[in-house]
Amino acid sequence: MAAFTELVFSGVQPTGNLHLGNYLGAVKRFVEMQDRDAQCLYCVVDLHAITVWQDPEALRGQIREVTAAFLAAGIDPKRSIVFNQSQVPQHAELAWVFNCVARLGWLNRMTQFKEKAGKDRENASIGLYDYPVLMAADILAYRATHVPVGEDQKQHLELTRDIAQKFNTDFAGSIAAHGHGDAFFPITEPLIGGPAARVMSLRDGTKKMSKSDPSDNSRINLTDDADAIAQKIRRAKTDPEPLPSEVAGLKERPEADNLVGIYAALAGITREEVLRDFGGAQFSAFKPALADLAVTSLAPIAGEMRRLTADPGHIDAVLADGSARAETIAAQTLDAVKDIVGFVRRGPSLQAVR
Ligand code: AQP
Repeated sequence: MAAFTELVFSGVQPTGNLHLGNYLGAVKRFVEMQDRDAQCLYCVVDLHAITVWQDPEALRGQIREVTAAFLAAGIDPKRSIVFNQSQVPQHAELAWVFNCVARLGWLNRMTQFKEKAGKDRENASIGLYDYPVLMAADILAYRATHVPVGEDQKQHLELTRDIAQKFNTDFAGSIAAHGHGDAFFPITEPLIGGPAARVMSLRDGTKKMSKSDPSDNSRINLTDDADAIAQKIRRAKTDPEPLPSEVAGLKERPEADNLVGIYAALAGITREEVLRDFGGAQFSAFKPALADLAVTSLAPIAGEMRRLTADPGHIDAVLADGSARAETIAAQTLDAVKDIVGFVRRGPSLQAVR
């Protein structure tokens, strides 16, 4: 592997209904990261997907669909490593080690588990509870320095940092003895930000745009055609006031703030710049402009996704190649982790010199 100053890792769950929030908060930024001096790994996190039940045939299609979305959005599988999690066994293996490092109290504080498990907590899978530990393993199997994600993943990233820190402390002596200095795992930087770090539902500006929202009108799917996109924006909930000319005027106006944020992210400008052009405009003028921009930005991606998903053999080959490259890196991390923890392993394990 060439020497890069940064290692970027991120993932998307193949749970269907990939939407504008996933695109603006994550995938579009994955594409931009390719221009940094970084090795980027983008993972279809299928082990995460099965923390809630998935129909097996549908899951296979969804894995290919997320891969197609990565490629259609502009991720280059030659420059970046594109793969699916279940083809790299080190993710699950490292997650077990981290299960023994993470504390129950830390996981009990995870708000996403509380939201997803809802009232029927006793019936939630253990995988759903353990999700953030597997996510830490995904990131740290590559000793990733940077992780671009939407704002909803902030707490999970903090847990990843806590796990890395505790591992480095618990095994400090062994880490040094094996020649890794005073820390084996980096304290990964979350990259959260921009105008679309949290895209909200088109039906309720206080709720995150989400794959699992029962209302299809709440989200713009990456597979929606131009008519569906325009209609969903036309019907998006708004208030009766014109757009303000200052960002401060969007406070207490979640739906207006959301649409302005979406426009800004699609156009690659700030909310301030959007309001410079549309301050004082009614939604009847702003919504068609937003719909035009959304269609121009998303229709080519949807078209390319359709073309790519028609050839599953090509997608599977991309995933196989990416998985082999990812495994080469993750296997090195796991060998070192096994030595640090004190396991006896096949192959030339480094003996600690004391
Ligand atoms: N609304 C959003 N705004 C900005 N970013 C978002 N992301 C998700 N929703 C938004 C980001 O997309 C990446 C992949 O997310 P994921 O599919 O792995 O997980 P998720 O957060 O569970 O997606 P959903 O749509 O919210 O699914 P459900 O309905 O199951 O809860 C992540 O970087 C995420 O931050």
